[in-house]
Amino acid sequence: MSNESNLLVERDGAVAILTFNNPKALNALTAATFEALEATLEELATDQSVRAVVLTGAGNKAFIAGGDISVLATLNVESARQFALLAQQVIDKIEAFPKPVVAAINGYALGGGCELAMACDLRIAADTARFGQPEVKLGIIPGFAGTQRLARLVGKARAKEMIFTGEMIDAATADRIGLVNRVVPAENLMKETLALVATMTDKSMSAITLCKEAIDHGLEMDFARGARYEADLFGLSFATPDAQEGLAAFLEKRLPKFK
Ligand code: DAK
Repeated sequence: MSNESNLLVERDGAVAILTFNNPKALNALTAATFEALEATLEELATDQSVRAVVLTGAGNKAFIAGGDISVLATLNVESARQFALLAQQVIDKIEAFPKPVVAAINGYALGGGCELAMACDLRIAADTARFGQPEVKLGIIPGFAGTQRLARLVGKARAKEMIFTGEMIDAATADRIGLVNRVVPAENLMKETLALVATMTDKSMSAITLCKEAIDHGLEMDFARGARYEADLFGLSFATPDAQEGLAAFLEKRLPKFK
């Protein structure tokens, strides 16, 4: 499936692969891309045959080189605010998506592209990938919660260095500071990403959804509340058919068959 907003949607078994597809402009993001991404995520969230989503960029040069600067240049205070609200709403949907979302970063992940990748659960980088928040070079600031997510992922000082300088870092540095989960040879990016995702899609999806909630929401609480929240979700997991199946399968010395 393809549409005018430059988002390709493909399936590889239980995995939906969404490709930002405007390689001539290094897959720069427009409002239309966000609208298509939002509609696609809503559809995939309730599609029980989909157990994970992979986001990537078309071509071998860029994941996403940021918001489309030709569009940014036309914004005024009100339209910038509207665009920011739309984008943040969609990026929040990535984070709240009830199944794993993995970014396969095949090149530049800059500005809004880096911010979008940071909302994913995991980031796998090609060894050719480069990351940056270059907004200060344009006289603006990150607008898709990059100041918040980057600081939470890599710490305040490293986030400030990247954001204040606007300079790019390479994949090895991104790996060292914890911005990505792992770096793989560019030619193996999709193969290795799908292999990693396959080690999640054969597990209990209801359990993974609860784990995601516990981590993402719990980390925004103080430790005691986060631990209490985990206990509540732990209790809830016992209401799922997957818990009955998983526990019984272990005791019966067989592999579980999760629905
Ligand atoms: N937007 C539009 N076109 C872009 C683009 C972008 N972000 N990045 C690259 N392109 C286009 C180039 O203009 C060029 O087009 P043609 O000249 O061929 O027509 C084509 O892609 C290839 O790029 P280059 O020729 O520049 O390729 P190079 O290999 O020489 O350089 C580069 C690659 C990634 C270093 C360079 O293209 C670059 O610096 N790109 C811009 C990176 C950047 O500054 N990104 C924007 C960050 S700011 C918000 C709205 C949006 C945002 C936030 C908030 N609100 C409303 C609140 C987002 C902001 C950002 O993302």
